[in-house]
Amino acid sequence: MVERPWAFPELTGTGRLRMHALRPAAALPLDGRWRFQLLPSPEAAVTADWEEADVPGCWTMGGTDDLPQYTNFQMPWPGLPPNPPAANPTGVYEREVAVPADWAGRRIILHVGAAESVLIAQVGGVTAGIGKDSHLASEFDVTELVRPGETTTVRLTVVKWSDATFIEDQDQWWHGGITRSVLLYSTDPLHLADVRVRARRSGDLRVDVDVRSGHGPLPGGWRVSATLGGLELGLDTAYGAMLAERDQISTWQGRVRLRGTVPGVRPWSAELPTLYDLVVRLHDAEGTVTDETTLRVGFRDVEVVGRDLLVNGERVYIRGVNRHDFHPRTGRVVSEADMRADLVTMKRFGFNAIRTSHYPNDPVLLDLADELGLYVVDEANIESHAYAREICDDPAYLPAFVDRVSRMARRDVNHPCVIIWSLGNESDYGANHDAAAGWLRAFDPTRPVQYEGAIKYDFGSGPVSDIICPMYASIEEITAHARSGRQDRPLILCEYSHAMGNSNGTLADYWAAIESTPGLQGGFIWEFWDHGLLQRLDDGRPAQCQSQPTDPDRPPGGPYADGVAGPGYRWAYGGDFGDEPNDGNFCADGVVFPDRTPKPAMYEHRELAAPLRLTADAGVIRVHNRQHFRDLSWLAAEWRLDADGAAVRTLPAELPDVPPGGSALLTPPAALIGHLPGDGEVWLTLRVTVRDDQPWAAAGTTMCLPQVHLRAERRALPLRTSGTVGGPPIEVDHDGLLVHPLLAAPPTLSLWRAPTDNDRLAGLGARWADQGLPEPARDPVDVVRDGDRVTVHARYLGGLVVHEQSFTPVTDGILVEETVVLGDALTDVARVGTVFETIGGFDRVSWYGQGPWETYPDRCAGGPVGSHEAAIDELFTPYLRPQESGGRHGVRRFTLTGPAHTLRVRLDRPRQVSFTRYRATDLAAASHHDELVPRPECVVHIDAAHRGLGTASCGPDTLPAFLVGAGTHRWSWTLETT
Ligand code: IPT
Repeated sequence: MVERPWAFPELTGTGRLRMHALRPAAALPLDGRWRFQLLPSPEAAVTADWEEADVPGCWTMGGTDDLPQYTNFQMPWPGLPPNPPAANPTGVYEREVAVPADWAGRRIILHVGAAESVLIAQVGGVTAGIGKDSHLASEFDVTELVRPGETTTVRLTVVKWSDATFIEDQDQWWHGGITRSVLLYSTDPLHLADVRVRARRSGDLRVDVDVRSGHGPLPGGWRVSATLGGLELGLDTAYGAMLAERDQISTWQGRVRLRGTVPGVRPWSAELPTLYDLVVRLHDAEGTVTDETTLRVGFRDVEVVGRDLLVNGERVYIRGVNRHDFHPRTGRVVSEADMRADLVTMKRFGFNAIRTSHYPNDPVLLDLADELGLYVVDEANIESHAYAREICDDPAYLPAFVDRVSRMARRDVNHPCVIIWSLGNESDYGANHDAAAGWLRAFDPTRPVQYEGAIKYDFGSGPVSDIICPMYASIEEITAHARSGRQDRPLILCEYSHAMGNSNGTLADYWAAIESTPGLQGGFIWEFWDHGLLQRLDDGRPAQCQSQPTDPDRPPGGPYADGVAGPGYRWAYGGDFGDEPNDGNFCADGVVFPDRTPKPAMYEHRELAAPLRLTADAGVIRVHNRQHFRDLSWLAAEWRLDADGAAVRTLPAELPDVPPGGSALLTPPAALIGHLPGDGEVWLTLRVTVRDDQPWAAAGTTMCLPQVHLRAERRALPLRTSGTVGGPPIEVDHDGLLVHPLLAAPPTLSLWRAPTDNDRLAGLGARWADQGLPEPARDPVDVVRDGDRVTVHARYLGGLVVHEQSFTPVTDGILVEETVVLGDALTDVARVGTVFETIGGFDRVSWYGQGPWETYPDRCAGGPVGSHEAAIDELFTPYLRPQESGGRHGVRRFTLTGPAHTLRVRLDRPRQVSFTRYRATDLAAASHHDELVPRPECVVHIDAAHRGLGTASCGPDTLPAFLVGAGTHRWSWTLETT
């Protein structure tokens, strides 16, 4: 007996059943309220002081003083592997279980879905076994420990920190608890123990069945059968000589292999996830069925051929996202409804793949991915980040590596959604990986294996990873490798486009490169969730864990909320629970808010991943089917015409029959484009929706909004005129600032934005502050009058910046013309533009430009140009740590309105603008959204140039084309008040 199993890496578990793919039937659920106490260490004695806790539940999410802690890769406490700290919270869960009387004579199994990080199971006071791996189930045969018809006590002791913590060092919150369901189930002593299925797109089906007899040899004459639809599978006599011994079941292994070919099978893919029911039965010597199980089978092939990963022979693009198990109120406990909502959201926004970063998920997630259609990279629970070099070659951890990888594979092998196995994350690369990979390849030669740690130095070869799966490589790096002549396998980024805060700049550039470069096949955005935990503001504690974490009536994918935690609460990140050490808001880096509201970047992705695209060549419009397996018949469409100056018009569109990968002409109806205004630009948008209900989207759900530019010319702004054209004379004060009745703050130069997380972590925020850009010091100005025209010459930062701003009265308003010269020291600023503030009382804005959602220069592929309208308060995106937010790209004109006033602005060219209730300095001063106090004024930015967002919080910055630097910038606009 190992004295301290939590400090003994060689021990991965005791008394556990071998992992299997079959799900328990005839179960007695044990979820609910359990007696609970939290001990200071696993060595402390259990007391008589019981409280209660939810199972599943994280004790860190309420009810105890052991609160969540967030660290990226630093360990949460000092000390070397494999030793956990002496202060080691240990939860003891206990309850009575009435074992059904009719289980007499049956085999009885205790199943614990997941517990972190060491589970010690006791039944009736006797230890049933120990389990490690916080993200896989442990099962114990407790037949000898219980009496059917009687009540027994089940005690589950969960030790938070252990040797295993050093290989569970993932970038996420640390929790303690039982995070998946607990149940008791029974089987006949002689039972179907496991079934392994191989189903190919040809219809070939191979089924390996394990039969176990409990104790002793199998009796003679028993038989296994398997049917799919009307097809009865036949015995594979070539499999194992010993099979002949007793009818078809090998006594020694209890194994039998059946085969068949399903005629006319419809293959499984993410686009068309067809599943078939396979029924496997165990028959006794008389032919009576004594055990039976049904599996959902998908027929599909995965193979790596040269530089291509093929699914059913097709080089599918991998439009993936990394997903953690996360819930803002329950920590790491996620219900089936939660998982379904996650996957539905992904499907609606064009994702077709998930990497289960960085551990196996609940098997239900894979059921859902099978059903809804998502490819999965199934990742083993190994991340030894802080001590990666030491652990990857340490024989003491060798059993754990093989155990974790093999148990994942044994559990998930039947899922068609799983197309790639992953050995884990960020654990360097060593002998332990080779051992795990060796086991995996022997067990399942049908799937490629990937591991980022094994390829990272030169993207080059090496036997372990079948995929070149770098993280955060730049566009230049991946395309250079693809063109180098050295690439010998598919390149699919395991992480890219870090979604922290206002981010995902250059996503469209990534996809342009991927789609035009042989060898590049996609990637997985980092990541799905912003891990903000719901925290009460009054006492700073997590909002209480509730037994039912999800309101099942909530429409999946939102917007049931707006990304904000709600009054009295905030989204907490590292440090907010007093957790030390911590890594701040680095956990808030997802494409959805903690309430699953999609961030604007999701609309960018949706458009890039659209099932169809439009192109226009000399007025001829073609529709391209971008899918690999599906035609367009599941989609409906509607034309929308936005002509500058004319009312928006819509008409139904008829999508032609286009095979996957094909294209066809799509002519807009004459009724739509027959009567265009004489001049001004014209845009045609195709609103593509779901025609018939899909399992993941109701009919009418928008899938994409592709656009074509029918006519590009624009109306010019009124030219500068000499003499009065209209409007009252210009009034400026002694500082050269415009005096205007509707402006609370006059138009001034703006060179700064509230640093985004990318800006901050790339060091730009600090550099801009050093350069004095947030509120640049202005020298006394020169005001020059020339007729009605007033020109203000200003110098900032001792002449580093020169700004000339002239005001000319024009019909109904003022023409503002601006020129800025940035000195050579200013190579990389956030923006060059104008900022002003209205008086209070404006509440809505309409604009002609990109929208309706937030767009930036390097993230604007998903915002169609057109007429948009919104409440000013809705335009702001509540990123967890306040930062530059709410921008709209390519805006030509806008109108701010309130009950009493109207303010119209026309811009010389499509510009980046924003309308918010916050100054950039307000945003930069706040650490959480709830600290912001909206101003009654509207803060308006008009930018001649605005820096791209990039992804530099973890990964490449924006591309040079999206930088704003030294030199001359010119822009003009009119301010009108009718
Ligand atoms: C990479 C990790 O795999 C992931 O878990 C997350 O931490 C991400 O970065 C950043 O959010 S590892 C990093 C060292 C590139």
